[in-house]
Amino acid sequence: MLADKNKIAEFNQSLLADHRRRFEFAASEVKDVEMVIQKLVDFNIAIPSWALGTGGTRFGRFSGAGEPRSLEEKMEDIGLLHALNQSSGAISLHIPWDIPKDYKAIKFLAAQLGLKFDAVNSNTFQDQQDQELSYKFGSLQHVDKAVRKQAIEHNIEVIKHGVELGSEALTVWLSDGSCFPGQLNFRKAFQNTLESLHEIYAALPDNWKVFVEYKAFEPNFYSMTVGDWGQSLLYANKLGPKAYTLVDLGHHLPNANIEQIVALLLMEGKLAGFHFNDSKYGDDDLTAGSIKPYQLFLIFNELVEGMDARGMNHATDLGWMIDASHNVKDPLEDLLQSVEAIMLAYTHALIVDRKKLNAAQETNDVVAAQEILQNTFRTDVRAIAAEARLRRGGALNPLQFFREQKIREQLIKERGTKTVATGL
Ligand SMILES: [Mn+2]
Repeated sequence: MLADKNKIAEFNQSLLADHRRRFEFAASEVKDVEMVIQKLVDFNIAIPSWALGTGGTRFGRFSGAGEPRSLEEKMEDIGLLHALNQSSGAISLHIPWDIPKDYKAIKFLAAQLGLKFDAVNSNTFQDQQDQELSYKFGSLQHVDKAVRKQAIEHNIEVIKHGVELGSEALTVWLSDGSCFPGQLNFRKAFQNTLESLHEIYAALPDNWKVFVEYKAFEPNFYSMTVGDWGQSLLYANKLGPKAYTLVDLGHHLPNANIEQIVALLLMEGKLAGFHFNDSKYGDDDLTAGSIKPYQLFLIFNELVEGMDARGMNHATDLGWMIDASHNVKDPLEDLLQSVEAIMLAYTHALIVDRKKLNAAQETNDVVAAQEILQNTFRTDVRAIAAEARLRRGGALNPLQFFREQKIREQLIKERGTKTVATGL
């Protein structure tokens, strides 16, 4: 189904007077509100094709009704999100869960919905039905060259799909590692992985990047062959200028200082971008900003500072994507919440008084530095984000619109109650 623009306009009209009052107050608190709004208007967060269905855990999956049954329906769902929040104008495909069959038709549908194709994702962490060799003991790290070759060829295949659709990046996340001491020769595993990545790198078109995503643990619990940002950066540096380190917020050991990691990767020009989610314990895949919104703000604070220091374009120079999946919410409502949390963290980062913060840092005024950051974080910027949405033709309150218009109910009518989206 497509969002009805007239209904969005009607809905906005009913909230407009209240919005104007709140926006005027919020704008009066901010130095250059037009600059902030323009940056928000330009900003987009990609939605992965696996986030439209109810996520699974290793224990069970409770599928919601009206889930998308095909790639086309997943794209329609993202089109809906984008129509409502005007900040979700890109899709990230996972191969082989979502293999495009007719490139022309898929590209036509994307253009209709206003969607671009973000990074494509390969999968060598599962065995597929018709697969010859198993990834049980790893893929790019495997002791058997034939398994490595199969995994390399899969990645090259994924690049080919991406080229057809206009993607410009490949994300490689490996579950490679070991579960028990002695299982793996760390050095050989690293060297095999590097050699495999070199072959994948060689297949990248000129304008492409490869994102090397790390994860501290799971599914392997003793060692991961790309386990942290140091290892990822080692690979990226050895591979060359098209290789970058991808930060997934849930892929760290507890209490890791992610904002510092981001600052240093940006400094080195090696930050690929982000997979947003939130967590309490590990890779919990919860809604962005639902557990640690202050951390999300601190990360964005480093991002804005670091991108500005390098003269980067906030909207286009890094990859921004949500990577979350869980059991209890409507996936579309969840994604609306995630995108909103990210936009608010970005807005907060944009309004930090950098001159004052710099001065506080240079004079070791620790108290002032904390005050500057916390005053910013406690400023209500929701009306500013809503104003940016309004100017782009989105809904002033996407979640309220989604519920009032009974969009899920309409999707259930269209698709039925027993639908299961492909993916996790
Ligand atoms: Mn991820």
